[in-house]
Amino acid sequence: MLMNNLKKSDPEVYDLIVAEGDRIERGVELIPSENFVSKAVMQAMSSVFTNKYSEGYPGRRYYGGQEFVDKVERLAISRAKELFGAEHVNVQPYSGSPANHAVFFALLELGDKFMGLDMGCGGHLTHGSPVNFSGLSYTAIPYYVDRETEFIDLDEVKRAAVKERPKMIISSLTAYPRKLDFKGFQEICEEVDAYHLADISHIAGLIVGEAHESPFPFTDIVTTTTHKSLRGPRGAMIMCRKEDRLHDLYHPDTKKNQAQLIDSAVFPGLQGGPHDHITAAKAVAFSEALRPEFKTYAGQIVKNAKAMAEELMVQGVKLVTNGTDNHLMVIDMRPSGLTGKGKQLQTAMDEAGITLNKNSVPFDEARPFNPSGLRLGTPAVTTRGMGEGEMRVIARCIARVLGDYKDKSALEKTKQEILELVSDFPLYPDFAVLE
Ligand code: DSN
Repeated sequence: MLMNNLKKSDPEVYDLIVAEGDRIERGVELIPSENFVSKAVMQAMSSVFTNKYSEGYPGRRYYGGQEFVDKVERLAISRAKELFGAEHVNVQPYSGSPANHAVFFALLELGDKFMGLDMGCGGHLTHGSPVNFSGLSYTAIPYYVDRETEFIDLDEVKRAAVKERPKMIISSLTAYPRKLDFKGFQEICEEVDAYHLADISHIAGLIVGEAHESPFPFTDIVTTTTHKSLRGPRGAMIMCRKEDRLHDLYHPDTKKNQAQLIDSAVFPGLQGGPHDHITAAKAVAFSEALRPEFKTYAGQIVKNAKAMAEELMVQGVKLVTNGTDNHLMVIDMRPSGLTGKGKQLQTAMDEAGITLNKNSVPFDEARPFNPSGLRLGTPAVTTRGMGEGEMRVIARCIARVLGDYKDKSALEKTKQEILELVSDFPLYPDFAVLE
């Protein structure tokens, strides 16, 4: 990775990279959307493919010199198809939000109604937030979790869908700690003539590792980022069935099928040249995820999350839905008298070597910038090789910080405990001298 070269040519940036490496080595990374990629993935990302322009698709480009770009993109596509059992794959989206934007752009008209999980209940910005393109340019009808159980209630989703007749329903989660019933969502979509978009960004790795039900092959369109539990480079992809189930109803004037509509929306609709170095790294990550050990990894993510959730609850911490079935959990701090203290607690956790993020809880009375919850998850610490025993230690540290967040000496003590814990799990031991 030519780090020695960087050290000489730009010591300032080099030092920042080393400092970031040191930060992740010395703490526990619990942001559920983050992970640590392999050196092979990093090497592909920092390869000569970063220099290329290649607007278009394999075999149909607008610039010369595409022999190897075409091969690497075809490789990424065929590995993704094998990994998920997808019929059509577009690996060009720059990241999750552009991928979702492309689906809206391909299948909906501006102003069309769609349904997505409310952000406070665990949905994503692009699933209808009023400050995002999805909520600004389209008519978002949010669905919510049940106030008592905090689970998604598909009967309620169906009731709203029958009343509102949306053109698309998104099944997804960003901060929802339970499984998604993709079949149930698809049935509702078929009943009301809506497209079903499953955004599996958070759980793609669990799906590949058979630790969560797959939305394939029945779901109309599936988007995912590649850098979360799937443990690939920062980027995204769109997978879909080739034929448009609702073509005659919504797109009678075009001969393009669903796959073609989506490809055109990505390029030339919304994007220019794909990031070919990232495409190469996606191919590497997909090949890693096809290996049998990835299944063990995915299973361990969920076991670790369950162990952490159990211990947190033993320590008296309230979790949204009282537990987890996936890779993440959300701490509801309201019963501990910490309503609207998410920012302070996130900072205190940082000081103790625990990285997580403040998050709204369902029906939070506090504002999103300083909400009443904390979101945490296990993909990154599982990559690091930690198991259930370590999760219980971390859970006890978290519970202690929740109680003592204003006490600097207590935070320092916890930091030392975390340091001791992570010293047995080196992540990138030779980070500064990667060649
Ligand atoms: N920011 C991501 C997450 O943390 O879940 C979603 O885009």
